[in-house]
Amino acid sequence: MKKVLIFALALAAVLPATQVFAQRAKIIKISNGINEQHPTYLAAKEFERIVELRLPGKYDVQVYANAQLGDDVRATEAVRMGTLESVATSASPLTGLVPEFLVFDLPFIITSEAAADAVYDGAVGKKLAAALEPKGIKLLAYYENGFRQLTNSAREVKSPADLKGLKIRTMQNPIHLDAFKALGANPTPMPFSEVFTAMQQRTIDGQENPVPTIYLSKFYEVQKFVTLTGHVYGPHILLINKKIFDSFPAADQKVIMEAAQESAKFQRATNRKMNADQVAELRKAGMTVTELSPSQKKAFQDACASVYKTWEPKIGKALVDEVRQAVANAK
Ligand code: TK8
Repeated sequence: MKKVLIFALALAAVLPATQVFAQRAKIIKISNGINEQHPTYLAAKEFERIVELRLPGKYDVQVYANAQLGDDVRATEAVRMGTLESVATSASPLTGLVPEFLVFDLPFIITSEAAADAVYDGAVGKKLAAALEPKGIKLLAYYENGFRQLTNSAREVKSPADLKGLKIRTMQNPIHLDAFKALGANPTPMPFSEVFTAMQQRTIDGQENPVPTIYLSKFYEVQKFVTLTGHVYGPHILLINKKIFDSFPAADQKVIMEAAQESAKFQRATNRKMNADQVAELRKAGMTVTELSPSQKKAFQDACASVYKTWEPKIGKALVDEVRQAVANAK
């Protein structure tokens, strides 16, 4: 009798624990296109750490780098379908899905880090996040990619004339295509995961990406010249399938959103530090880094005027003006 009682008590003590274990953690896989050194990957890992700390045993966040789960377009499509939970992607290749995001691709529209913060964290950022929801996607946070800079293996580029005829990889985005055509280059869209090899094999002369990506992806091994054009300030957005997100308990959703916001703060700070520090690293690695004077930069801006003519009416002048206003206020 005594033995039975002890057994019953022991069972009662163990049961709740086994029940918790039986309820398996929900897996959230996050796809990312760059490598494990990039701030976007590091921030996704930070998101993983915070979620697993604050919701112990309930979620198993797994971050995948190097487009292992697909490049931006394919991984985002998988998130839309619900065959993948989450992706940290550039917004530019998604504008076929959500055209409003084209506003970030207008050349030289965002002029500083503070302006980027104002746009991402203000009314525009909210509007674009809302535009994703009917597509079955929830935006968790705005990370950033940052100012995009031009690299190539052929010659120093100080003016649009120097770009003439150079084969430049762009993201799969119609404004980037038009802009590089307007600048006189020969743009070739392709997924990021193919860019290094394409430069190595000289099927393209160059590409454009922010300094941390150029440095951390070792593009200096296959590119000699970088021009600090800063032609586009791109966001990296952290997305999750909406149905999956909506299936989580409300209290968990709140924690997950907070974790995403905190990881975004970390991401932007890390990215900005690397962006500032790694120009020197590019020089050390043997690249010729060309800084443009205001008038040289203006030549690039002026060459892109036709892009605004075509795209501003398509995006909608109201939204473009809203971005301009946020940028002006942030200065
Ligand atoms: C990585 C891309 C990358 C982007 C590009 O998945 O494609 O050039 O700048 O950051 O999102």
